[in-house]
Order: sequence, then C-alpha cells, then structure tokens
Amino acid sequence: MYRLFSWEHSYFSGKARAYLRYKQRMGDLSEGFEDVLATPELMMGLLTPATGSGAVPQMLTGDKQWVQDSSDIIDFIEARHNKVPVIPSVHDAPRQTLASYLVELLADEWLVVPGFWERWHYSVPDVEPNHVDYNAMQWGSVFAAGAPGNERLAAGAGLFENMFGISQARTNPRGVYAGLVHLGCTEATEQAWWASMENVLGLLDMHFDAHDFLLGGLPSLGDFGLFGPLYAHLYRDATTGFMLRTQHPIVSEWVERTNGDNVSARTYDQKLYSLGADGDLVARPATSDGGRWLPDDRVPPSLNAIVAVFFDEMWPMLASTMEKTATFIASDAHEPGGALPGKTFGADRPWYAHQTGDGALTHDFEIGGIRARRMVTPYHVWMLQRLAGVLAEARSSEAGRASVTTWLEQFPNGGELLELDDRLADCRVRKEGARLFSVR
Ligand SMILES: N[C@@H](CCC(=O)N[C@@H](CS)C(=O)NCC(=O)O)C(=O)O
Repeated sequence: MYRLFSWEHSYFSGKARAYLRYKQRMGDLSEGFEDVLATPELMMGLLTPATGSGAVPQMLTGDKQWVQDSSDIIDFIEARHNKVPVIPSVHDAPRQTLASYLVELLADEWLVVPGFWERWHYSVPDVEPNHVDYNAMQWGSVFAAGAPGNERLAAGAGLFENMFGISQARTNPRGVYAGLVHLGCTEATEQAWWASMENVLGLLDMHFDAHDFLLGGLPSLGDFGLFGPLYAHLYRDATTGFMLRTQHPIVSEWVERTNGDNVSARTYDQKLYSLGADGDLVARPATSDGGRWLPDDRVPPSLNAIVAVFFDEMWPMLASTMEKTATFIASDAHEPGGALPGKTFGADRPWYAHQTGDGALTHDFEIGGIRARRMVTPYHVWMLQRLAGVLAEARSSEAGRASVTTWLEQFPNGGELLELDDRLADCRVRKEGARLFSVR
C-alpha cells in the first residue's frame, strides 16, 4: 500500500492524486494507495525529518521509502508499474513523449504563477468578487483538521493574517504575497500573467473540443501536469471556479474527466452504451479517439499550439535560469557540491537575499511584453535535466533524431532545446529528498 500525503487544495497534490487514481483504476497499482491528509503534525513530525521538507505531496511506499515531489512520484511509480504507462514509449513516439514533458513543465512551473495569484488576489479584503472564506476553510481544514467547522474557518483566517499579513497584502507583502513578488507577479504584471493563463485556457478549449485528453482518448503525463493549476486552483477556488465553469465549460469538463468522478464528463475507464438489435447493451470506449492515444506519434496542431506557449513564454526564462545558476554555483557565494534553493512558491529562506531584489539569484524576464524581475529557481534545472535524459533517448536513433529535430524546429526557439546538454553543463544539480545540491 502506497500512502500519498496531500491536501485537497494543493496544486501539486492534485497532480499526483489524479495520476495515482488513474493507475489504480486502470488496474496498474495492485497495492492501491491511501490518500492521507498531511496535517501540520504529520508535516513536521514525519515528512520534514524524512525528506527535509513538509511540502506536499509526498509518498511513502510499503517498504518505507519516501518519494518527495510530484514528478518523482510519477517517475517512481512508472518505473515499477508499467502495464498502463502515462508516458508514451520514447522510441516509438518521441514527439508525443516530449510534448508530454513540456506541457508538464509549463503547467508545473509557469502556470503556477497565475494559479497562485488568483487564489490570493481574490482573497485580499477589498477585491471583488472575493473567495476569502472559501480559501480560509480549505486551509483551516488542514491546519485545524478535525475541529468544529467554525474553528476550522477561524484557523484559516488566523493563518492568513498571522503568516501572510493578508490585511496588508498590497503595502507590505508577506508569506504567499511575498512569494508572488519573488515570482515576478506584481501589480505591474499580474494582468499579463492572467492573460497568459486565459490564452492557455482558450487553446485548451480548442484542443479538448476534439480530444478528451492531450494525446487522445487516454490521459498522459501532460494531463496530470495541467491538473495542478486547473483542479485545486482554477476549478476549486470559488471565483475562478465560477469563471472556469461559465467561460470554459469544455476545460471544466476535462477537469472532471481527468479526476475520474463524473459520469457525464466520461472518463478513462468508462464505457458508453448503445442498444443492440435485441435491446442488449453494446459497449464502446467512452472517450475520444477510440479510448487510446493518437497513433503514429501524432501531435495534433491544437497541442502544438500549447507547446508553442512553452517556447514563447517560458523557455527564455529557463535559458536564463541555467546561465544564472551556473554563475551562482561558480561564485564565492556557493561551495562546490553545496546546497541550493529548492522551492517553487517563493524564495527559500537561507537564500532569501540572493533570490529577492536584485540578488545573484534573480533575473529579468518578460510576460505579455512587460519586462520584470523574478527569482531564479534552481529546481527548474533539475526538471530540465530530467527532460534532457528523455531528449537524449529520443534522439538515440536516426529516425528519432530526425523526427524530434523537425518537430522542435517548427517552434520559434524550439531548436534551442536541442542544445540542452551543453546549456546544463555548468549548472548540474542533484536532488536528495527535497534538497538540491550542485554537482561538483
Ligand atoms: N516541486 C514540488 C512542489 C511541491 C510544493 O511546492 N507544494 C506546496 C503545495 S502545492 C507546498 O506544500 N507548500 C508548502 C511548503 O513548501 O511547505 C512538487 O512537484 O511536488
């Protein structure tokens, strides 16, 4: 039995949970998994001593191995349970494989900014519409788990004031509000970030019009990646939940389908029935594309359009991240082989001065034509290394190399991904639990 330590309102927990639920429902996780609410007691007493972080999700295996990070959880399970893979074979379908990883990276580490923003923006006292009570309830349900309803609500509200200074969110950003600033989401850029999310939602509307999941009739890594921003944040949070359901019903339906809990949205292990000549029930796969991934390594134009967002918006930031991380590792501020910041949602305490202001681990980036500054996230280097391994395999045969090169070169900047190994040469990192270290 695997145990997933998670919160319902957590971005990356949603990704790991939907993935594990899929594996279990498709008969590829015979041990099953238990979804355990990660209360502060468990985060401090169990998760942090094991991996160096209380962040969720984390997974404990039956033989007491800890797996920290949603991507590591997926990689770990895929390596052990491969009857129903969520990543295509890189040799047979190199383009679909790369598209899956690129959408995961876009969803995890770029869309996280507008996803993070909407939750906290629509919780600030003078903003309308406002979902602060809903938000307080979802946090209080973790931080005062088991207490009566009004106490849970009060616990969430107390946390927002005491830890995040919500009443001074604009004038003196702390906690999550400071995290948004570190990520380059300020009054100057927040609308551009949201426009980026709206653009992706529009592209997803077009894609899910024709296909039930990114690669066709079954979910894949990219779908679970997208589930991060789209489930716990955009779908569940009240303000954007209304917006998503009313303005993007097709994407909302995909959320329900990927979560596997809505008979009308249809899902991966469901059948649709019609009546045969004798009035008997005749079954067919409930999802598009015959209930399978598209054949012949096909990446439809509507999915290419989403990959194009990765190269247009996110890639320049990632390219700069590799350079900045290399410079930092080579500087006097860092011991060879020493620790590096590992967090996503804001500066990591020990590196606070480096990751804020004009610190050594900050850089310029652009969103919607606006230039701004944000922290450098060495965790992105780890995600890129993982991608580099896949890319190398995809290009290990002549046919794979040709196919991937042609596919990538259709995107402006896309060819730069082919130089990933060279760009990573001076900034390689190693991950141990939640801790990141440079490689000597
Ligand atoms: N890269 C990690 C990110 C995990 C993460 O940042 N989790 C958030 C919730 S979605 C969290 O637990 N934050 C609280 C903390 O860092 O202590 C993953 O993919 O699992």
